[in-house]
Amino acid sequence: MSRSQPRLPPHWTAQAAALSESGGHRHFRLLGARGRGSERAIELSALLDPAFRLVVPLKQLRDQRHWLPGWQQLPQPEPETETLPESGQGRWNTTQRQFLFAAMQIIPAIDLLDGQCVRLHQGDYDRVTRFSDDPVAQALSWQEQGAERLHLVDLDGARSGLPVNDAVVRAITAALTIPVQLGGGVRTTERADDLLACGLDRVILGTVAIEQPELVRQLAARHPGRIVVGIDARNGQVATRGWIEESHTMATELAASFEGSGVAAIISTDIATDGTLAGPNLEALRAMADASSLPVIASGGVGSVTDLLALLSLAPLGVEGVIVGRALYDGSVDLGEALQAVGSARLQDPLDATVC
Ligand code: AMZ
Repeated sequence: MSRSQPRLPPHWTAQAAALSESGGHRHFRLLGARGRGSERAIELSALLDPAFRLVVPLKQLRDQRHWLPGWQQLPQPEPETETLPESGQGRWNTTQRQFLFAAMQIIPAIDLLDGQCVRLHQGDYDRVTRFSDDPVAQALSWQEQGAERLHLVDLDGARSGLPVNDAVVRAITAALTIPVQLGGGVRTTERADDLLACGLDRVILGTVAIEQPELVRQLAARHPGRIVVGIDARNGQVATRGWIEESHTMATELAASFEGSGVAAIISTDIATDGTLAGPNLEALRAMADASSLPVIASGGVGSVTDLLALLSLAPLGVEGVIVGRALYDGSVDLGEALQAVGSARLQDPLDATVC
């Protein structure tokens, strides 16, 4: 920390390395007060998980130089140090470092129908909201706002099994520098090969994961780290072909069956919450994360930054990313703020740092 700046109070755990990673930003939320008089303490939280809670004496909160609700620019720290002299916490151990860097990748979604950016409500093709007729500009805008990956769905392809929006998919892939993944209508080896050869980073297989699981395994062996299984579930059971057909296979069973296959990740979509902004189905996601050791990417229902913070509590279980669609289009979630709240630049406070 620069000497000209006010020193942080000792009960705060402003880890130098984390602050430098986050450009000096951290996020606090006031939780509640406890204690009496000068001992009275206010709880601040960086997220909903109590493992990351901080407790700061009230008198220190009166100094507004040190804290404000919401995003706060703190003085840039000096280069990383292994010790925490102000808090007396000593050296960080491996566990604390893991906590420190727990984060979630936010993946903006562009769903394509007839060449336009749309969102469906609960996957229903009769409940379409059109957001943009320039998908390339939309994709570039997410990239400029800091997205590290883009999720594309060819909704026509998912319903018909045929590549319908390829011209737009190729134009987006050519225009962006970040990795792009695509799902919807990828049903053959040739199609997956073609897409991966023309610049897509990953392809997502949904319907074939149920109908031809062996094909998924073969593709995962052929393209290590580039095949993702999309599991879209209604009441825990897998739906396919644009979510028009239902199976009796449990989403968790399907996820478990790809353990060790070389599949890069499972995208777990909860159909009931998709496109509703009602909040993700945390129980379903927890079950998916428990079902296999494959990384899980959450999809469906994100409607606020608070939803993202709630999801972050599943990060230690293996939920490593989240796809956000409607909330970004309608402004319920600001991508920049979301990236700071749960992205790789976020700051967290390990439980061990709590001081009462
Ligand atoms: O919204 C829908 N009705 C929908 C949708 N978003 N139907 C399918 N999909 C997505 C899946 C997955 O990413 O979430 O299409 C992909 C699966 O396509 P396929 O053709 O492999 O089943």
